[in-house]
Amino acid sequence: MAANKEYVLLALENPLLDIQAQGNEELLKKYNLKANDAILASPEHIPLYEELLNNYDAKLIAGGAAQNTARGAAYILPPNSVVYLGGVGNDKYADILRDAVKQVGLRVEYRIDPNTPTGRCGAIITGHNRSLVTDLAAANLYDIDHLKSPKIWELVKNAEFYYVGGFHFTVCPPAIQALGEEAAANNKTFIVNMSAPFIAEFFKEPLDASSPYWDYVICNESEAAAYARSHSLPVAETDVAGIAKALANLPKANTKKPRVAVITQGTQPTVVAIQGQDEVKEFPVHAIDPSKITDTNGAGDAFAGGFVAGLVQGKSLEESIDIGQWLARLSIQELGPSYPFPKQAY
Ligand code: 26A
Repeated sequence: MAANKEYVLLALENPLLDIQAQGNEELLKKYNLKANDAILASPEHIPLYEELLNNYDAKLIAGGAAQNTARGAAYILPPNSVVYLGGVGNDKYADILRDAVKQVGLRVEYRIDPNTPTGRCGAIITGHNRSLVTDLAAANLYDIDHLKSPKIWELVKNAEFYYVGGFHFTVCPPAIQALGEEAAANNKTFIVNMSAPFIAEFFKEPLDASSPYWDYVICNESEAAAYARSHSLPVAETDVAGIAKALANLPKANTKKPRVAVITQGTQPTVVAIQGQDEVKEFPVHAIDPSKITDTNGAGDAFAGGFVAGLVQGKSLEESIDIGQWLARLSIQELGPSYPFPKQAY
């Protein structure tokens, strides 16, 4: 069984340290931010990090979307199941990340740049919204040479599932293509998360180049709308089922298995379309009392972590979605993209 193999799941993206604080309208306005968004920092945003630390009692929490997903999958799967790749610096932020991944038994193989700091993400929480502002720094230096180095490529060859966070389309598309090609050529499973509206809008070219390899594509409703808009899909931006169908039915390199498109929409049902099937399925979310929500930073990443852990364990689509929703529910009760300890069992 795939689930018993060591490092069966390999994930790739941008390791970041989250600088997270409760914010307010004024702070969002000062930095020209939407309450619920994820963007790359421009020079005007750089003072935000110090401001969060000095004036808003910010906490340092392990982040990076796919690293959160990989930690989530590792939280569920047996030891030595998940390995994660990305670029960091040689600094105390990277040490915090290493501590967090150790806690769940996630193996990381970072590309370390001695001259560039570890990337950081300002996470401003207002109510149930989160605004994420990322300064990629060393995460932006990930390169294909690291992926193709003998030790890392050996891990790639060994893995059966690949998970790529869409934020990596801004960093190293050739690495994403290499994983997609490896999956398609060997009938492995390649999963992409669209990650943010700006990826579908401004990184359309590398996103589309990878789409033939997608066995699973995961996004939320605002990413789905951005995709529909930037690709001029013949469906309304609000037609989540129509967009899911369009995604599922894009041309596919490996025709041995149909593509599955999964669209989450917060507390609204998760929508799933399967290539070649007319029916679009809906899976209700098991809502929790809003008073139990600490923050929603990382909820989507946790969903993906649970979902992918289910796939790795050979569970059905239905059960994998349920595991995803279960893990998201646990994570939104923690501070930032974190999971509860002692460990809970599904
Ligand atoms: C390239 N960008 C913008 C990013 C990110 C990111 N992870 C990778 N690349 N912007 C925000 N995040 C992460 O998303 C998580 C919540 O879903 C944050 O670090 C946060 O942990």
